[in-house]
Amino acid sequence: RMLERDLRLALQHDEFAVYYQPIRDLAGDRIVAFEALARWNHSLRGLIAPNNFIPVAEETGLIVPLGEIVLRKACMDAAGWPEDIAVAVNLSPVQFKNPNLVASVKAALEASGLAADRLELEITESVLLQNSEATLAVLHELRGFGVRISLDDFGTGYSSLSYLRSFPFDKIKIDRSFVTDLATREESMAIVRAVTGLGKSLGIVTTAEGVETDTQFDLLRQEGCTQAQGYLFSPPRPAADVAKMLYKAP
Ligand code: G
Ligand code: G
Ligand code: MN
Ligand code: NA
Repeated sequence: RMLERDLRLALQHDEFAVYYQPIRDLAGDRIVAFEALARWNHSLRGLIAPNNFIPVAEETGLIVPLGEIVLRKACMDAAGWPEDIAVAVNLSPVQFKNPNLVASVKAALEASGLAADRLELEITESVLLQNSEATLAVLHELRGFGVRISLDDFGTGYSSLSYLRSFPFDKIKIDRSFVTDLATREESMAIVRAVTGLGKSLGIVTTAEGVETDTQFDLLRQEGCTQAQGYLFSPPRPAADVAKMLYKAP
């Protein structure tokens, strides 16, 4: 397939960049982490968003080398940031089928010198749907050397609640779809309230995604959500802009 061949060439030619979106702590009112998001810097088509290539990368298995590139770049970049700033990297379910996943995470940490507790790995519950015994073993192994594990896109799948019982996640990321209509739909407000409450009871950090308005931000703070991320603060931006994001007036 055309796109598959393009992806292979792009990997060879190092056409993938990592963009970073800040994650703010609501109580401390400061940036505490950045989420790493892949971008394809195509020679002819310009910057391509992940929705246009991650699915093909997953179907073809190319997400394994691509994921490793993102992980390595993210750890390298984060190693140059202040020590209290973490980096969050998305992991595809396909990467969990790779027996070298744990070794490649360790290698990325060692090559960069980044402390393991500054790396957060984001997984969706679809990761836990497949071969969950083996997956849980991998998650425990990663956690064992200090890496943090986040449950991404929370609330959009089939049985999120049971996953909270199967693994002690460090963080729940409340899906953007609940944040979008937070101010206008009582159901979304009730769901966000329930998830932040659940996080508090379980001692798990909650991060709201897709925060775009001051009203959403105020409601999230009022509900005691721990962190927030979204266009209100910043879109994902290149690594070279991280210092600007950290030090600009709030
Ligand atoms: O950056 P953007 O908002 O367009 O990302 C769209 C989707 O692509 C999100 O669901 C995000 O999790 C996913 N994505 C972005 N970068 C990566 C990556 O490096 N690895 C994986 N597996 N998914 C990614
Ligand atoms: O699935 P994941 O949470 O990893 O996806 C993050 C995606 O959400 C990225 O593609 C990012 O560009 C996008 N995103 C980040 N903040 C906002 C926002 O405030 N609004 C919208 N619509 N998308 C956002
Ligand atoms: Mn994510
Ligand atoms: Na998400």
